[in-house]
Amino acid sequence: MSRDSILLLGESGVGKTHFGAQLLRRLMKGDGHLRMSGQATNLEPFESALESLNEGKAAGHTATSTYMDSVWPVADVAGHQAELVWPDYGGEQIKSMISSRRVPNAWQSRVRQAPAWLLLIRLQQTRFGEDIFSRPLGDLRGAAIENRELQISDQARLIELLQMLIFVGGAATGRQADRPRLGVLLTCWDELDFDGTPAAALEERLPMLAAFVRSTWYAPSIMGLSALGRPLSPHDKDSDYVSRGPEHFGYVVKPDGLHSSDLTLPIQMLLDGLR
Ligand SMILES: Nc1nc2c(ncn2[C@@H]2O[C@H](COP(=O)(O)OP(=O)(O)OP(=O)(O)O)[C@@H](O)[C@H]2O)c(=O)[nH]1
Ligand SMILES: [Mg+2]
Repeated sequence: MSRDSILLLGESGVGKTHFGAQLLRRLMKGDGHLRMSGQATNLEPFESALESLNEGKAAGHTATSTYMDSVWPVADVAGHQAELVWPDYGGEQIKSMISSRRVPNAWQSRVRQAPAWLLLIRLQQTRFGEDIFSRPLGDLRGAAIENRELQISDQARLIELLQMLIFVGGAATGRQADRPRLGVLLTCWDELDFDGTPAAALEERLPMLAAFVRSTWYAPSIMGLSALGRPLSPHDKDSDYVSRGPEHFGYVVKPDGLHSSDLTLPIQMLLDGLR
């Protein structure tokens, strides 16, 4: 059995914990492409999220310093086995790596050991940079200059992160084929109100990042995800959720733009690429 750890990369609030909880439930139910094929360990990070979802409520934020790997033995419909190492952590750890330009030792070994990276981006949470990448120069002329706070744009930050990790992983000078597989998952798709494909959404909202990903990876998989299917509140319960069960909510948007209720697809695609 191969130990396929997937390095899940996502800043705070992108939906790592809710996706983990929903994915775990689907793997246990076993009606998707991937199913749990043995005893999963270290489920604590997801337990309270699972409970909240059962009550039709959203779960809380993960403490900044938390880092925990859950180990999930999975099998696909063809019988291929893999051991998925699925982390949960406070997303500020990612932010501080970018701002301090330092990758702590623990993260360095995670980066080196993972044959596949899954980058979670919540487009609604990224600021639209007003620059020549998003607007023609003519429009920018006369734009307010009093608000001159120097801040690197969100897409530049994400590119910075990927470049740092490629460097730390030792694949900076190697061939594209030596790099880890990359999956990009556009989370909270339900709040986007976008009709096209996930790749088109990335292209439209974060064109510079999209160009970087396209030129750095041979075949990145770009998908959309709504782990919850709809917004939930941490305080008021959604009774529809409770009566139908959280496993009936949530979907992924495949590269061709079609929806599927199989939340294991993004993982299946990454694992397939490793074989
Ligand atoms: N609308 C919608 N909201 C979602 C979805 N998934 C998560 N959320 C909301 O997004 C917020 C953040 O989700 P989390 O899973 O806690 O995010 P995280 O990446 O674990 O964040 P940290 O623990 O801070 O690193 C929560 O308020 C969720 O309710 C979704 O599919 N759709
Ligand atoms: Mg979390």
